[in-house]
Amino acid sequence: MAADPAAAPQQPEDPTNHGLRVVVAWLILSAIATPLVAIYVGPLIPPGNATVQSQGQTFSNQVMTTLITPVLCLMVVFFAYGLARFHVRRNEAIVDGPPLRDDPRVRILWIVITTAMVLFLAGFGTYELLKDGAGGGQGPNPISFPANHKSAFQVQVIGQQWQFTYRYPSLGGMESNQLVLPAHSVVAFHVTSLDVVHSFWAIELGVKADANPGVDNVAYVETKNPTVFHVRCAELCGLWHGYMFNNGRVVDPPAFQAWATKAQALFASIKGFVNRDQPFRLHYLPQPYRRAG
Ligand SMILES: [Cu+2]
Repeated sequence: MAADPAAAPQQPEDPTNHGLRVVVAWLILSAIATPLVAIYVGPLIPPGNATVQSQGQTFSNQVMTTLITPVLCLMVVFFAYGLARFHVRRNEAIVDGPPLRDDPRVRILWIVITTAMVLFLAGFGTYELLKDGAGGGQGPNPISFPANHKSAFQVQVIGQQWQFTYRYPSLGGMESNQLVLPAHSVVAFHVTSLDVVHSFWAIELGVKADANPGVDNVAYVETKNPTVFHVRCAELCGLWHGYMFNNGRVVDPPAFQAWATKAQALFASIKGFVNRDQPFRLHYLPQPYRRAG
């Protein structure tokens, strides 16, 4: 039989200011946790600083992680306080508190704070995204570039089931299964695919660009010091998708030249076969500056 709500026992008036307690605990926890997160978690946040773009992404991730720490603290304090203060002990009757109706202060504060946070993050994210070209594939006509993009070193990234091939137009169209890049250079990746949709994800470089058949998807990065990075396909592309990975290298310019000379010699015997393939050249010859002029 359902209980009559009117007859339900009411809790006696509680003089404790629970809201104030939660706010004070939240402020104290946030003041401790936020700098700790910034100092100790911040440096561990990917993708690292192998390129100017990945450094920018790391900074954005650090800012957002630091900003959400007080939000997380509020949730933790709110739940912890509620569980500790308002739980019903064994053999205790469950009594309901007084009903909560509208509180304009809470409503206005909630709208103002959440709106400010969302708008700030949208503005910050958009600015950071456009600042250095961001390393994401921007299609055939990118709208944002890193400085010196016109002299960018071009590399075509050709996805196929289930490997990436790297084509170097400035080295006579030489192709390699190794991705080697000169240090301290602006690089333009022209990402495409021979068959299904893949995704070129050069993790530590801060690049993730879709590889679509017939599309020249351009992504810029500016390399820094020599390093090793990982490349993975980030789009489920068939049975051996998980096998589709490489290690790439950023090397000093003399080491790059030495590698290029050696790779070109290896490539010489098949060069004729590769260049003979007309549809390949029509689809995959980069035309990166159509829009920029
Ligand atoms: Cu793939």
